[in-house]
Amino acid sequence: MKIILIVFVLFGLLSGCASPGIDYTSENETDISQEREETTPKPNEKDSPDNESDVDLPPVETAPPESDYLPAFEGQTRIDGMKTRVETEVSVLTEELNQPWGIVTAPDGRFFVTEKQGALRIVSASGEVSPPVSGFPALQTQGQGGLLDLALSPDFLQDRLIYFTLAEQTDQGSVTAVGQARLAEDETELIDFTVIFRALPYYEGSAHFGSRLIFASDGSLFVTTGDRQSDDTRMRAQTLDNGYGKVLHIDRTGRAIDDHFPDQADAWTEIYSYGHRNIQGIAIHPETGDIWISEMGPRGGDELNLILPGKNYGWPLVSYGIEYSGARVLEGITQLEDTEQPVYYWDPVVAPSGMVFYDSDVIAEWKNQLFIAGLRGSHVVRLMLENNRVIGEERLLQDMGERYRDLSVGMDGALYAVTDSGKMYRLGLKQ
Ligand SMILES: [Ca+2]
Repeated sequence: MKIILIVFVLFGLLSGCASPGIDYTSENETDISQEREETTPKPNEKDSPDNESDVDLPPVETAPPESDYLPAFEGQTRIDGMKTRVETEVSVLTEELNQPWGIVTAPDGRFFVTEKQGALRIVSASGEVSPPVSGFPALQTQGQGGLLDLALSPDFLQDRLIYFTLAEQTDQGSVTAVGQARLAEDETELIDFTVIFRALPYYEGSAHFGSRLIFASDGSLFVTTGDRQSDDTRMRAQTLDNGYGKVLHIDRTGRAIDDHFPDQADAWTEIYSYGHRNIQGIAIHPETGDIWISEMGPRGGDELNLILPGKNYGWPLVSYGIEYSGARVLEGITQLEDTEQPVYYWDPVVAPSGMVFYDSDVIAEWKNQLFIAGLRGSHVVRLMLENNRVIGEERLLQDMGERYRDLSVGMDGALYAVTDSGKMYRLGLKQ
């Protein structure tokens, strides 16, 4: 690690400040032309099938970092690389999706997929795609807005209820909202779409809506938002009287579960954690129940965070990234009392979007590991966790030139990934 730190400093000195005027916004929806690096040979890679160690490879990131910031602890960035040992194969299930944003596996083995422009699609296990299912309210579909994530009711086979997050357009501005609707028996439409929660205030803007949502095992919902990007709005991530830059915890009617800020009269009781920039990934560990999120950082500051109730995750006061202009973010500090450090960060950014814990037994070495869809990084991140630290990183599906938006584990134990280009990849055991 000492060597890595020295390299950080050297790169910092050599590369200096970033070139101004270039939009490096990691989640920039229009930036589809990712430059891809040549795969460099890994000199320490061992071919022996008897190799017991998964994590003795060089870090997967070889590009220079954007800043000269140093990690707060060893292993917080550029951890050892690792490689899946079992033989896998990749196939494309369908190419017929239109800007898919969220994907979940239904109890019957099919996949339910949201499309950004405002449609639900149902994809069979063999890749047949349903016609678009409509029934959504007015959406703000510019930029990063649109129909975002979805989660099926825990009782979906009985109640047919689906929960969504969306960038809702109103005459007062747009807002990240959570809604509920019932899928018609013939699956052609959504009935009685009802907004159950809005991450107010309204704002005219088309970026940093978040958003993901997921059911916890007790039937409550965790919802993620963003800071709405502008200099005028992002400081709201630090205040508790609004829905920007938060993880929210609500029941199925949109009401708060607990009050994590009982001493602050103006604090929203729906807020679970705060100080987030733009969260497009959330997953709950299958065994511990811990809540993990991926967070889009500024240039060089993408984060993986373990979410604890009532905690402040620092944005925009604290960040490992710099502004896309090359300037420091506010004071340019990476540690601050009473704020939580990211468990891991990426510099340069991967633009982490949807993520999932692998909860199948089919690929045993992946069990309970975390997979994150990378937009700008143009790969799927696989992370091995131990004691709430990252101990190994692998890049999957990295030679496709795709921007990966969301992931789900199928009933067959394969990993499924949807891309901004409209594809759905399957990565599974080699047959
Ligand atoms: Ca943070």
